[in-house]
Amino acid sequence: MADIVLINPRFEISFWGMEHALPFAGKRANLPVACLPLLAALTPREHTVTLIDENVEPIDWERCRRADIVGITGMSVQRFRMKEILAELKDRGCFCVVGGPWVTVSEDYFGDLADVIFVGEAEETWPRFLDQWRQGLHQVRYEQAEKTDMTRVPTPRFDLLKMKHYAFGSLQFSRGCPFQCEFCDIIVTFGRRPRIKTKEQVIAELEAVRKSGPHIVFIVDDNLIGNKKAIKELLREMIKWQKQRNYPLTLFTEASIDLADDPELLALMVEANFIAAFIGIESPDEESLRGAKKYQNLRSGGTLLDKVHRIQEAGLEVWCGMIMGFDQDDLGIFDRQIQFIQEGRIAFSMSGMLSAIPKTPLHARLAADGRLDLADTCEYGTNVVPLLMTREELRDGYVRVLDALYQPEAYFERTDALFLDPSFEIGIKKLCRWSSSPRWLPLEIMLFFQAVGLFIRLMTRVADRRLRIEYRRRLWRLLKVHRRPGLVLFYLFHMAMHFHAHQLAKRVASQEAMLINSY
Ligand code: B12
Ligand code: SF4
Repeated sequence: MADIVLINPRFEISFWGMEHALPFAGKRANLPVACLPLLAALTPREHTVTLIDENVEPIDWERCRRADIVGITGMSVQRFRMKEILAELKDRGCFCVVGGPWVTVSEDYFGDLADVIFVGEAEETWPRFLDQWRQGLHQVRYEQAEKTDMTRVPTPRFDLLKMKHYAFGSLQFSRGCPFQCEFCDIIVTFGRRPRIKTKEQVIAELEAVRKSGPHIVFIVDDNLIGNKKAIKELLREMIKWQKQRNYPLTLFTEASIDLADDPELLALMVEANFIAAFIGIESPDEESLRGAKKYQNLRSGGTLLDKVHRIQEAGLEVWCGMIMGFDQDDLGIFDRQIQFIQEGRIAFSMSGMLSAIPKTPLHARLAADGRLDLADTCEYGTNVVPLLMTREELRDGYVRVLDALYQPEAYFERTDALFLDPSFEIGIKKLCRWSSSPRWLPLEIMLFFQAVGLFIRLMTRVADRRLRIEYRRRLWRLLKVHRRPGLVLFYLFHMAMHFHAHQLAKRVASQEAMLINSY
């Protein structure tokens, strides 16, 4: 039997890290990384597992020293901290194994600090490794020959997480995405054939996550709608589950823009109480999208803006990922990006410079062209050397876009264009008027108190007086149109997120820290 500790290292500050917004909600982290409770569930019962998420608690080094195996996960932004942790663990003589998105694409990165690495999915390799470790026969590198059969993935051990510290829960229904964006490592790691859990698994996970506490859950799929037919069937089951329990969970996820072309799918998502979808729009320029092989964003059925508006009108807020620095991007791209996001009424845009993730087709092409910066910490914030502008121009343009997007006037102009529309509603509330149904009352009363609490914290903790005045003014305008407590709370969450993005943009502009890129 092995005593195992699994660690998720502290994140560097990033857009979705929400670091400057979370304290307003009394939370320490956005959501737990999905792999830790899953690896715990994949661990045979004879072993013991302890999960440590450094984003919510300090690492207990003495506890790690006593463990037989310490496992570490992490993505690109965590790689420096992963190295530090591994070095500390090695000093204490720990046996260290590493898996997750970063080591998957950068296998040699940790060198001798890692005794064993896991490349890609680990549903089969993790139990196999434990078995071989017990016999003293383990290898130094594991990679599954076949992709994981998602219909056999167990329910994650949410009970091992300190859920009260997280703003949201996380669940995964499928892996893989059918598209072929040149910069994407997701399809390199998880493949282009979407693999989906069964409805029984999904319902069991919904139950398990509900019991663990959170009311808002992020479905962390690469692209929830990669297999539309299958996901529609799942959504129907989820709707039944939600209805029977009076909608205990509010959901958001990641999806591709072709969601806008399928009214039935949109309606099912809204009825299942999805309130927002993060969409990789990347660029308003067709040439850049074509160059990046993001063909799904070029399909007929209206302009990208039409599609964004259609999704919003159905009852989902659109959040987006945008990229600057494609080979087709000239110096006009920065203003076109700002204009698109404003016209799209998209509050949250994770705008970043194009980055070439190892193992992607983009990385191979740029390496062949001699257009890759090979430094680990790139002076210009990205390893890509752009084609139609200098590296300084790309960096300065990116900083300018971030600054422009998160100036209070611009941010609230686009947020209010959506929220002040009297017909704007999200999720199940789009389909069912809240005031006419007493079954929503207890929930809305709770949300009312949460909204009051959040507003008080914003007013007492935001140091900048001009921001506080702006927030008050904006809230007042909203209340003239919408008074449902849940929607007001959602708007206040946008204020907290504005504060986060505004702080982040300021840090990037002042270069007080390493230039932070979103990718
Ligand atoms: C959901 C998601 C998010 C969510 C939740 C993140 C979180 N904190 O968990 C949000 C939207 C918040 C997010 C944010 C970011 N994300 Co993100 N995210 C994802 C996504 C779509 C799914 C991740 C997931 O939960 N998968 C499900 C779990 C079960 O899979 P898994 O972690 O890969 O684990 C499996 C294996 O890898 C393995 N494994 C993993 N760890 C370990 C450890 C050991 C010891 C072992 C044995 C095995 C093992 O076992 C698991 C089972 O097979 C991935 C894409 C992807 N599919 O990987 C991007 C991805 C991980 N994100 C990425 C990035 C860059 C970010 C941001 C930095 C973007 C930004 N600038 O804001 C931020 C980080 C902010 C933060 N503080 O969280 C990149 C990372 C690139 C890389 N290769 O390192 C990815 C790959 C997407 C991409 N290409 O852009 N993200
Ligand atoms: S749509 Fe998203 S997940 Fe799919 S290939 Fe493109 S970037 Fe990757």
